[in-house]
Amino acid sequence: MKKILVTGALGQIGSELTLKMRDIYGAKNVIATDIRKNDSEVVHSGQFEILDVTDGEAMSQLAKKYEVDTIIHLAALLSATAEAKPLLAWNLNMGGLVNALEVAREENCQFFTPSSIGAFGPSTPKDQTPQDTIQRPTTMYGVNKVSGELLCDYYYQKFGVDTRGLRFPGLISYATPPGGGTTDYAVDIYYKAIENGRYTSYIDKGTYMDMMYMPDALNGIIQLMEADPSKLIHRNSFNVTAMSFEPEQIAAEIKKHIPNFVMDYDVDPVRQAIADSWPNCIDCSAANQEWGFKAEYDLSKMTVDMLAKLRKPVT
Ligand code: AKB
Repeated sequence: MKKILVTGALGQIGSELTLKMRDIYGAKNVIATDIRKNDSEVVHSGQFEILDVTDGEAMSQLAKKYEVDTIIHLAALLSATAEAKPLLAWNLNMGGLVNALEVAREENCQFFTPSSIGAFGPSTPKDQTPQDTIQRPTTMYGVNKVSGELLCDYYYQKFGVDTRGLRFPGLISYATPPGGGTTDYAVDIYYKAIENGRYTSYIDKGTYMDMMYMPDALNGIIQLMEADPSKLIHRNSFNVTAMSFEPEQIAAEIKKHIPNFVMDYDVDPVRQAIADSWPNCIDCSAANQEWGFKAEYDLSKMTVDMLAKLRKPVT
């Protein structure tokens, strides 16, 4: 039975992944940590500890206290926040990661951390972006993600730490809103469509980005962590995607369910520049071949589910 430590457990991925893993591996076997505490199910449904990931000693003590054998390291700043606060992003994203890898090395833990489509840059091929290709990102977030991929490779090659990772596209969820990402428009649009029947997009028409519905992202993490290591040619990190669309396409999909929905544009130059530096659509055949990744939700199936979940009255 696994014993898992999750950092950033109250963030966008952590809030749902922690609960899913508690269902699979048992509530007492998943220790959630975050820099703050709130009143959510993650805090109340199992063990919860305050942890600042830049404090390596505190992380090491928690890993020892709970005798963990797996670390899921999620604590990080997303792209737009990282661009606004680059030094904080470097210290938190890289400092947290190296601390978590060190604890994994010391305690002999399996290790997962997410990378992102942000690990690609303007000189990367934009369409069907290959698994192995040019990675010269022009954002602090991208620099962190490429460095993180290399650092995870290093810990695997040098110390034998069983590191694994996914390059996630924009993640869309009805449960926990993201904060500070470039792809967040594709989440906000559903909330605003239901609240006001209208959304002002900060990303311009014609800007394609890869996206994925959260259930596919959670399944991807669990499937990769369970995958037979002898089948893995790549480790850090696999391209994964479920769909690629531009703002007009998601608006058109929402209009099928909310016919009066109106989309306006007020483009934010900072987030637009980040989006323009990322691929239009990535190729995830390596993830499919090496461990069987396949997304279940496309744009229309996700839209039906998002709107239904967001319309459901809170009980
Ligand atoms: C962001 O927009 O920063 C993230 C990502 C694609 O990594 N959602």
